[in-house]
Amino acid sequence: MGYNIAQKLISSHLLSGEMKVGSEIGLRIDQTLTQDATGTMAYLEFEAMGVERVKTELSVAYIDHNTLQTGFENADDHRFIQSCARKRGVRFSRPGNGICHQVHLERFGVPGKTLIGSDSHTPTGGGIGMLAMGAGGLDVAVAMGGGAYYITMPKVTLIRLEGQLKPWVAAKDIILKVLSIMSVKGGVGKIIEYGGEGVKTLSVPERATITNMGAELGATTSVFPSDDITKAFLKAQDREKDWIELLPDPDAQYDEIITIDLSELEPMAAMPHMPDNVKTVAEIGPIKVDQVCIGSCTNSSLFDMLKVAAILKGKTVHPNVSLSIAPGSKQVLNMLSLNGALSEMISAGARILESACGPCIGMGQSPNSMGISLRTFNRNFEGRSGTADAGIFLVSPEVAAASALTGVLTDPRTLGEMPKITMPSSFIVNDNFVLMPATPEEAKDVEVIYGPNIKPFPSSEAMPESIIAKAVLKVGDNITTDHIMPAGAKILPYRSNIPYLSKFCFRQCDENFAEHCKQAGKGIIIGGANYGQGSSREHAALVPLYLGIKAVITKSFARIHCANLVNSGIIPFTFANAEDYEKINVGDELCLDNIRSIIKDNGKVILKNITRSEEYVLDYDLSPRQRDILLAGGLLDYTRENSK
Ligand code: MIC
Ligand code: SF4
Repeated sequence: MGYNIAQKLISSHLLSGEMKVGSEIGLRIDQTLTQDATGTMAYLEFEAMGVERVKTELSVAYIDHNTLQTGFENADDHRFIQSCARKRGVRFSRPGNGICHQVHLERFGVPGKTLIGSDSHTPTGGGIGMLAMGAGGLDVAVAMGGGAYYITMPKVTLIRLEGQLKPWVAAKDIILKVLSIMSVKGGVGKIIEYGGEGVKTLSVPERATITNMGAELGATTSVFPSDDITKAFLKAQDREKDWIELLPDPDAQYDEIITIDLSELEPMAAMPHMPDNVKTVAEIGPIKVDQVCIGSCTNSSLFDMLKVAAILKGKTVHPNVSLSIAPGSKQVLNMLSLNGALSEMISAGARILESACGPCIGMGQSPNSMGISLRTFNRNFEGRSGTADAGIFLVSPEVAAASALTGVLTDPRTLGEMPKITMPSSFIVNDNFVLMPATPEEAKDVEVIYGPNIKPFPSSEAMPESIIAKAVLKVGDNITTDHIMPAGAKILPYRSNIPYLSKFCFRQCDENFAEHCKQAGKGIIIGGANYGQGSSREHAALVPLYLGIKAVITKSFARIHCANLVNSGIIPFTFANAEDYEKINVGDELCLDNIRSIIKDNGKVILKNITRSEEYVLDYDLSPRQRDILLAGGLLDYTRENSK
């Protein structure tokens, strides 16, 4: 039987395990990326591992998230990452060089290679045929040190694209359609592979929009073939030598097939507050818009920006709308400025932002109270924009630009003929904002600089024989890591200061969560389905660890967060009977008797509810390696124990 693309990528990197759906596999990792919001912690962890130099083919540290420097904190963290990168053999992409995923796609991604990144949108690299996955910072640190990256062998879903997009319909509408079909938990445990004739009609930036936002499906990753279109893109980046062809075997099998006829798609929007809450723009109607933000790792390519400039050309942004535009990389910005498109945006009244994540992670541009903001981004979780009662709609650049002009949500097809965009046959290549690491010889004299913002990360302890703790919080389905550990301009500067961050943990669900945890000393969290979806931030596990959380019991987990809990020594359980979720209340005293011996022997776990004199059966889907990590008290302790 032939292989599909996902299986080809996995089999060529398989270090351990069997390619049997559901079993744990260890993969060799060729490339890693970090961004600053998760990177400070990842490099602190790398330093704690005591490895001299990274062992990957390529590792890049990007600074793109915390570029609002409202105090010394971010600048200190950037300096720490820069010094650490120089010493340890990592390339350093300076602030201003662009958003990690956009730059990595342009300058470093290579078809056929594996990439893990401490950011959930790392699957963007799947747009050129990489096996690119988001991971917790500690997993990235381990991979930089030459260790394997472990995942559960996923199912492979083929999304067969047929036909061709109609004018004004964009790649964003394809992924919004997929989200409406599969939902934010529909991709869990799966790799989404794109195929069919329609693939040939999509350029690399369009493919990358789709793989990027596959993160919102909860998928392990998404991948496109590497074909002539990929080759042309790499050639335009002066990297033709990096190209290999990567196609599925003719007799490749899939676990599931979904067919989408591109010609039937219309402009769409994900409505507040979930990326799968999708309707067509026509169905939603002309609601009044206060703000439009164009950019983010989903839609900030040159192709997207040229479309926006063409729509804005010669017009003026509606008086009630604030339009901001953040081109995804220095390369994109540079090219826009040279060909005059930037000037068209400026003339129309756009507020040009630096090439960084910016409003996407709440770093500025929070909308007005009850404001409606249209964004070309990938996440519209409640509160993420920085304005608690704002309503965020996720749309294509076409819908965004059209609506910025009219002041209401606008189907761009009403604008008449779509402007024709010609893409240049080559991009401006200038990597002067990527600093090369020191040679091993020079590295001996490089000092890693720690600023006062950098506090030690919380230490975990080996799993105790039994756990008795209160249920300190109960939450519903689809809780995101933005609920657990919010980001935004006020908090993001403290990503290397867990004690400070802890004050904000779960604030949206329980304003006094941190206090309650402190009073209880230790605790257990009860959650619904798809707990921990969204970001890869390991802070969503490290902060609960700091607050004394010993276990999280849910109906189901999102992949990266579940791995982060294990890495932090917090046990992720699921209810064997989902109805038992209803029976536990906040404040109940819960007991996990002999849990250490049970986990060690892979036995049956019974949770006693002392307050209600009830018992519930719990499941845990953990490999022997993960059980050992938990027994040791987390991945760092496990790695230390195993390297003795
Ligand atoms: C996000 O989009 O939520 C982030 C910010 O890029 C995160 C990483 C983080 O929390 O730092 C992600 O997607 O992993
Ligand atoms: Fe940055 Fe937003 Fe992309 Fe996350 S989703 S990497 S915050 S642009």
